This record gives sequence, structure tokens and C-alpha cells, in this order.
Amino acid sequence: MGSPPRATPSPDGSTFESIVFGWDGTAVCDRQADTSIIRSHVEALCAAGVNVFVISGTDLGEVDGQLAARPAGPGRLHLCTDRGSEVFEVDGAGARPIWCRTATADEEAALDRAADATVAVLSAKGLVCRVVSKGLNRRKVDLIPEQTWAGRPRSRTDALLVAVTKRLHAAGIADHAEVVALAADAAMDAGLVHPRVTSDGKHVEIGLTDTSDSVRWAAAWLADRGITGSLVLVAGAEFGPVGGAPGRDSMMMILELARSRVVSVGVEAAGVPAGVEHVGGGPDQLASLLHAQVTRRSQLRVPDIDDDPAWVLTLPEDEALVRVAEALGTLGNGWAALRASREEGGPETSPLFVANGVYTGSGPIQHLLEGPEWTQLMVPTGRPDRRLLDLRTGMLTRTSSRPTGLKSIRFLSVVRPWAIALRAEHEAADLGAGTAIADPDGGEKLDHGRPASVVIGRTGQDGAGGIVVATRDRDHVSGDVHVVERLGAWGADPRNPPVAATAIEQQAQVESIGFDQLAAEHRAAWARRWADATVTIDGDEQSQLAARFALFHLLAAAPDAGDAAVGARGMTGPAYGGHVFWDADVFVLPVLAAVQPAAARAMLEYRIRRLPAARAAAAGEGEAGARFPWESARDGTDVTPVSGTDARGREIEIRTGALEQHIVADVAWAASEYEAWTGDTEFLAGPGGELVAETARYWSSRIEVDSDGHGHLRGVIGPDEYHELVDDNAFTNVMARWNLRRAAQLAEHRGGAPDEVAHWRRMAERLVDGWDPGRGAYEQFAGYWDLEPLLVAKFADPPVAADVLLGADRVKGSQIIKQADVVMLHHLVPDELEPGSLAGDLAFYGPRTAHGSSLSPAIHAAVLARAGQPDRALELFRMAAELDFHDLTGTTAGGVHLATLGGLWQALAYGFLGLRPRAGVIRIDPHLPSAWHALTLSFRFGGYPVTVRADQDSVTVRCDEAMMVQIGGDAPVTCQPPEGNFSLGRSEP
Ligand code: IFM
Repeated sequence: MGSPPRATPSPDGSTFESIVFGWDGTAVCDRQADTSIIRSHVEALCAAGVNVFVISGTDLGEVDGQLAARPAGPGRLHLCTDRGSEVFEVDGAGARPIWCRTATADEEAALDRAADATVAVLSAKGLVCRVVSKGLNRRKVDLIPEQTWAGRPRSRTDALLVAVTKRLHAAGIADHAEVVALAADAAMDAGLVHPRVTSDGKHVEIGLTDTSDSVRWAAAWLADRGITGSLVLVAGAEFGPVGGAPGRDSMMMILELARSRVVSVGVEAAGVPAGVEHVGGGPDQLASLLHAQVTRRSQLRVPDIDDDPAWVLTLPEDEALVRVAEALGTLGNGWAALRASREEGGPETSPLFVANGVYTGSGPIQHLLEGPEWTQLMVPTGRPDRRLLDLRTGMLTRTSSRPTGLKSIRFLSVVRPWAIALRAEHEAADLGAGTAIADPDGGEKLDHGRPASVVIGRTGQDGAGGIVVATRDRDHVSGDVHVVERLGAWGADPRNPPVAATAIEQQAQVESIGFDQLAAEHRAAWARRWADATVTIDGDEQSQLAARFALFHLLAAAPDAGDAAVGARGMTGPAYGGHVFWDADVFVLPVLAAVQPAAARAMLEYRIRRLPAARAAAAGEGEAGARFPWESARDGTDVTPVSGTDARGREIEIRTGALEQHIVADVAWAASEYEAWTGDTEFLAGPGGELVAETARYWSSRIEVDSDGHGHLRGVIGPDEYHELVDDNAFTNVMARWNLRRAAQLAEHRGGAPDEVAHWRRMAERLVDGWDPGRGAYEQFAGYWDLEPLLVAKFADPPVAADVLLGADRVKGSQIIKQADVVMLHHLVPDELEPGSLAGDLAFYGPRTAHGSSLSPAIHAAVLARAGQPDRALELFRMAAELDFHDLTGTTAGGVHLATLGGLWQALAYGFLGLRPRAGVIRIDPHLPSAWHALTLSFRFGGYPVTVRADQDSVTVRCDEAMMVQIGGDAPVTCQPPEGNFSLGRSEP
């Protein structure tokens, strides 16, 4: 039996989503053992949603016959048998195979030869042995052929082990590790390519698989459901060496489960390897561990997250950063979002629950409506605590440094967007549910209701949008732990206050699904999202985390249906009132087009449904076509404020609404880029084409043609907002030219009116663009060359708000610019620009850019990488990455900067990987910083998943369907699934 069970089974205090345990020696001592307790725990765990894997070297009949569990789910039971060769899923109807490693006839023959060769080698040394069995994919050689091991109690087999070791020594064989090595060599000589050879001291087994294959299969199955690392408990009995060879259960310690909790219930006479907790106690101890997990489930204990540093962001704890932490830790499912305010609230917090596209107010003061707050609890201020945002599963947890302090977890379901969940536990005396739904911070009027024990709250006004939340609390006290579980549903309507009855009905549905099941499906859905959006940066964990953080918020910013209003700060804070800027079209949309195309389509739908307002705006200016507003909210009219206060508190005029017209072309660019990533040609043949045409009509009517026949766009603001009311901003003009040409191209395909197409092309040709061949650079706007030639390095280190530091007038008279302007063109429409202009523009504008806008550094990073300066690009990438993490601009409390986050992904994709999706071909031209060993991105191209991995010398493209790729300057080639490998020939920037 093993050492006696500990009083408190370890690992205590954790809730596992999966338990993987060995069978022989761990769950049973012998084939006759009574398994009724293990069976009932396994069935109870599966009923509570836990996924159980039983790992065995023997065949299904033995394990299933003895365990005989018939779980009903929702958690799954898998029996992984035959030493890693087969996996069976077990439910009420019995076991059915779901995976098998089938040996070919050649492999079977090789296994036979390998077993015979092993016997020959060992016999030649004087060790009498023989092949005793032919299992699936394996051969077993007995080291004491005259004995039979089956059914012997463990104490007897231990004694026999000593006998085997003596025999080895007599044959001059040091230990079992040497036996394994001899057998492996013999197997390879016999033609087995990757023989898996193990020894448990009694036999040596040669196979195509070993139990690590089963565990690897289990790890992949779990990872597909968002269950990783410390959410998995691995239990075995023989991790330590046996006779010098690694213990049988050490095969369960695979890389993919590196952070899982591993316990040994065995004797482990030779000790356990690092990372294994030796608790002893044999099968009884395993039963205790399973029982502890069943109990935690029945007590509704707060589940854990896998605190993997590669996926988890620790929110700042500093008092002064409370609101920054709230923004960083916002949870969103595209339809709604919840800031990470603490459950106890407090004067310094700024809680926020909002729904996409649901605004209140009118005109420039229009802002996202604050919905009812639903995370409040009565709990003493719980600090110091640790709050972790799990990017992998979209959950926010809180743990206290005191064992009895508050522990909580919350999420907004991405599977059922209206479902919301919170669970908290604390010392019984100190936790109360309090007011489940509270008035929002910003003074919105809240109607309360309490039908049965459901609490409802509603904000909004008649004739405008509204948000309703319905929740019900469930309390559970066990010992001195009090758990509050709050399950709820929300509803919203952008135009009318929503009906409470629907939310109440949906709340009941949420309850019937239950917290654990909601959490399980939510984790799995995030895992699916990440499968299309993998980002791995080998050699730079910080940048990798920043990239995952960026994608997390981008994926959470837009719903995947309807019309998505993506504000400059998404739904993560009140700044800019949730108004939609070019940030959405140019910075966020391309990312979603690649990793979540339906959400990108919904963002375009937002613009399409507001085309009538844009047409009216153009007509109001006396122009044709559609003039999209610089800031947009509910109905697509311009909501840009016309005045504000500067850093010194003085009233200033805001002219961006009137003058920052490049937004018109930016929206068209987004439509075209969406098509390039997705191959959704129907969109451009339909509503997207109409949008591109209407924007082109605006430009063709807006352009002023001078007496020399040159076209001008006078009186605008470009992306660089330090210089207002300028003529012929290069960015605006080149984007307008691109818009006209793209519209002409599309119209030609659609059979558009030839006169109009010809007119668009003529106007495009006429537009001046500021190209200065003498300087080898574009002049940002007419007269820019004559301004004071000031460099940023003369007065500050970027990023810096140069207008605040030097004064707006001084900056206006200088060449200092706020953000990428001409450089932005190289990012968006490189084919519109003079060949070779990239280097000149970067050299000129780089030192003049203050990066006073958060939109700037990531775009510079993207362009610098493409220009063959990846190490400098990495500096800018890191600046962008730190912008929100370290609140570099002091504005993150108002929400994370979605455009910066979009820019980060774009720097990886368009910059460091050099991706360009164009007409069914994806161009890949990587330039990795020297600090990075490899960069991997997954995305969808033309409707299919693709993964591109680049290291310093080569590119690997993994795809499901044949696709065209163009590597560097080479001609396009077809990449065949599953993967193509290409070595890198460098193209000149
Ligand atoms: O759209 C940006 C603009 O480019 C710079 N000022 C802030 C806006 C919103 O992020």
C-alpha cells in the first residue's frame, strides 16, 4: 500500500478543471482492488464539469472493466490505454474509441525485429529474458521470464525487483537505464525510427508510443478548451527512478503540462523529481484528492486560473493607479464590457458597465451610456490583494495575501453575450452580497426592481438607448467560508429602454446552465479565438505579453454581428465618450479582418448604416458623395466637440471635426483592406463598393483644380494635429488619390458609369502630393519645409506632448509633428508612393516626430521594420507596448488606447513579418529584431486559417488549403498544406 495518507490531502486550496491520473499503482494496487470509491468520485467530478483522464499502459478491457465509471457529464472521462496508443471517451453508454495510433505493417514488423534484437542483445550479456506479449504498437520483454507479475501485491513485486537488479548486475549491466539504452539501440538498428523504450524494472517495453503520447493528447484536448497548466492536477505513483531508469509516471510530466500540479501517491523509494509533490498514501490518497475536489465544487469555491506569466497580467496595485488598473483589466465580449473595479467600490474607483453602440446624450456630449453596476459586494477593503487578468480565458481574478481574504472571479460570457458571472469567497463573517445592482458612477438614473429574488436595474431614458441588468445571488456557507455566486443577464437597446422581462428570462437561463458550465464554455470559446490569433515571440516575453494584451482588448472591442461602434478607447473607459475615430477603421479593423473577420465586417456595417448621415454631411458642405465625421457615435452625425480646454485649463477651439477630413478615405481604405484579408469579394461588389464610390465622389467634388490643372485639398488637418488648417496635406491628398483610384478600379469591375470612372482617374492624377525629388521626401503640407527646423531631441525624449511643453504656437511654427503623417502613408498605401521614398521620409520625419499621440510609435515601428531597421523598430514597438502598461501618457485611466493596441499587432504583422494581403496572394517579408529568435502569428486569410513563423533565416507557412505566398522579392508560389518552408532571400526595402 504505500505511506499513510496525509490528514489534509495536498494540493489543497486549489480547484482543478482537469485531473489526469495513472491507473496501476496510483488508483489501484492490483486488478482485484475495489474501485467503487474512485468510481463514484470520478462520476461526481464529471458531473461537476471536471475532465478526468486515466492513463494506463494496459488495454481498455482491464481499466474500464475495473473502473466501470459511466459518467453523464458535462465533464468528460477519457481512458488513455495501451501505453499511449489509444484514447476512449466514456459516458453512460460505455467507452468508445476516439483516437488511436495505428501501426503500419512495416512498423509491426519492425517492432517484432526490435523485440527479438533486444532479447538477443540482453541474452548475449547473460541476462535471460524473453518476449512475452505483443500489445497494440508495443512489445514487452520480461526481465524475469519465469515469474508472472500479474495480480501480485505490490510488496511481492518490490521483492522481485530486487531480484531483477541482481541479475542485471550479474550480467554486467549497471541499471535499468542501461537496459533501456541497449533496447533503444537495438530497436533503431531494427528499423524503428523513434522507438519509445521504457522499463518498469520488471519488463522492458519497446513501442511506437508511450504514455506521454496519451498525456500529450490529453493536454491538447484540454488546451482546446482553455484548460492549461495549473488548472490540471497530475497524479501518479512512480515518478522517481526505479532501478536507475525514470519512473513510469515521469512520462506524464510533459512540456505541455509544465505548470500543472504533479503529486505522487506512491512510495517513491528513490525520491521524486523536481516539480513533483510527494504525498504518498497510495490509492487511498488519490481517493482523498478526488474527494477534496468534489467537495470544493459542491461548496461553490471560487475557481482558479492558470497563472501562466506568458498569459496573465497583474493589475497595478498602487493606490494612484486604481483607475489605470480598472481600464487595463476591462473584460469585454464585443457586445458589452466591464471595467475592473474592485467589488467593494470606493471613492477612487471608476466602475463602468457599457454596451456597444448604446449612447446617451446628443451632439458632442454624446457618450456611452453607463449601465447598472453589478459587481458590488459588501466586503472590507481587501487590500493588499492581487488581481490577475487572464488573457487566455477572459477572466479576472482577485486573491488576497491573507488566506481568508477575498477571492473572486468574474467574466462576461463570449458564448452567450448576455450572460454575466461573478463568484466571491471570504471569511463568513465578512462577506455580504449587499446591493447586487448599484447606480452607475456617472449619475445615470437607475430603476430598481426585485421580482422574486432577481434584482433588476435599468439605465437610460425614453426615446434613447438603455441597458438593463438582472441578477440573482446564491449564498453558500461551509465552515468559515462564505461564497456569493452572482449570475445575471443584461440587455441593451441603442434606441429604446430595453425590456426587463427579457433580461429576467435570460437570467433564469443563465442559472439553469450554471456557473461552472458557463465558465467552461467561455474558456473554450476564448481558446478558439486564440487559435486564430496566436502570437508567439521567441526571445522577448515582455513584447509577447504586450502583443497578447493588445489582441485581448482588440478581440473584446467589437461584436461579431450587427454594427460595431468601436470607440478610441473601446469600451474600457469614459475617455472620448466612446466616439468612433479613424482609430477604428485604420488601426483596429485590419487586425480584426485578420483574426476575427466577422467583427471587422460588423465594424464596416457601422459605417455602411451611417452612409445616409455621411451623404447629408457632404451635401451640407456643398459637396457630393459621403463625408464621414471625424467623431461619430449613435447616428453617424459629427459629434466632435467644437471647444475644449488645453493643458493649462484655457478654452481652445477644436477644429478636427471640421478639418480632419482624411477620415473619409480612411473608411474606404478599411473596406478595401477587409476584402484583402478575407477575400470577401461580395462585400466590395455590394455595400462596400458603394461606400468606396461615395467617398470617391466626395473627393472628386472637394478637390479644387487650379489654373495649371493641379488639384488641391485646401484647409485641412492631417494626422499631425499640431498643424491646423493646412493646404495639401500629403497624407490627405495621397489617401484621397488612392480612394479615387480604388473606386475607379472597383467600378470598372462592377460596370460603373465610364464617365464617372474616367473623371475619378483624372482627378486622382491632378492631385498634388508634396513629393520633393530634391529632398527625396514628401513635404507634409504646402509650406512645411519653411518652418523652423526643430528636432524633438533638442527639447525632450519622446513620447512627449510637444504642444504642452513648448506651447501650441511654437510647435505650429516648427517642423515638430505630433504623429506619423507622411510615414503613415508608407504604412497604409505604400504602392501610391514614389519608389525609394521610404528611407528619405523616415530619415526626415523620424527625428521630428514627438509621438505626442499614442497612435504614432507602433506605426513607426511597422515602417522601420519594413525599411530594414528592425532593431530601431523594436524600440518604437516597446514604447507603444508600454504606453498603457505604464500609463506613459497619463491617460490610460480613461481607457486603453485601442489604436495603439491595433498598431502593435500591425507592427508585428505588416512590419516585422512584412505581411501584405493582396488579391489572393499574401506577401511575407520578415525583418526580425536581433533580440528575437522567431515570431509566429496565426490569422485567417481568404477564409482559411494560416500560421506564419519566421526566424532570422527562414519562413514556415502552415495552411489548411493551398494558398499563394510571395516571400520577399521572389515570385508568388503556391504553398501546399500542411506547411511550406522557405529560406529567406532578402529583398531591398
Ligand atoms: O484619432 C486620434 C488622433 O489621431 C489623435 N488624437 C486622438 C484621436 C483619438 O485617439
